[in-house]
Amino acid sequence: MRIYSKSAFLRSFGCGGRRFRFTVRRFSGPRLARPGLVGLQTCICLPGAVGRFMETEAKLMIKEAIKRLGWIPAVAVGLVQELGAAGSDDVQFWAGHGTNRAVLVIDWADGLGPESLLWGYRWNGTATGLDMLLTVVRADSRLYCHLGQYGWGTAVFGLGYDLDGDDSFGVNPAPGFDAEGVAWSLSPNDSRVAVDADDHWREGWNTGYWAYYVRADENSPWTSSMVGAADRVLTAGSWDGWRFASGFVASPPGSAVPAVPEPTALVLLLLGGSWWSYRRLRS
Ligand SMILES: [Ca+2]
Repeated sequence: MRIYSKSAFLRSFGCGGRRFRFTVRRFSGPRLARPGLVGLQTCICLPGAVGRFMETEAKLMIKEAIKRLGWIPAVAVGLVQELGAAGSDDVQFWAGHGTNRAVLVIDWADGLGPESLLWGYRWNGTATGLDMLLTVVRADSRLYCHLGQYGWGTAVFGLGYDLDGDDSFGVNPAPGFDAEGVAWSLSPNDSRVAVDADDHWREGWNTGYWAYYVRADENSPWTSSMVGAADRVLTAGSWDGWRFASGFVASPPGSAVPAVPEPTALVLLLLGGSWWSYRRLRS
């Protein structure tokens, strides 16, 4: 049985992986990569033997930091759950770039808490609900989707999430995820399940489906979308919500908690930001 892990796959590509897109600034010292189009995904790229040595040192620092700070995301999620439904100001994971912002909610309704998570999406120009879904899936290494392209539109067969954050995710039977966690086929399978019982995966075609809801802003009620995600044109401040409807009994997404970046990505971002600030102060 094959276990998929986007993070592990991407690590095998190092800094040359398609997933990592950088804005690289030149310093008098070694180069430091800054996060690019994929939001919180970041990495340190250093040339030559000195670079490899410093990268190793950085990884050791990160591992130690994760050991000491690993409880922070869980506490943050717990606080949000205590304080009530999260709004757009609570988004912790942003994908895409631009001045417009929208929110994506996915509610697996599977009894694994938190069932409902939210992400933010930024864009310029025109973007659809499908653009947001794909961009967020590609940006979040814990998020996966199985889609079908038909003549009448794009179907969302399955959505999954490495809920326990153990860097291991797979579904059985495998739909053929690419390196960014997206699978395309015309073979929906209602019996497809997550290999890791602690992870989210719901897929439906004959016994259930992913119901699609939209709203103009976080204070408006959810309404069932009259169009598919590929034809849904986003507006600034709008929300898209997906909730799995077992037995074709659909209801709007429940209160969501913010999805959080992987601890490794978070710590790397903090380290990158600290180094960036240090260099700016010295320059
Ligand atoms: Ca997992």
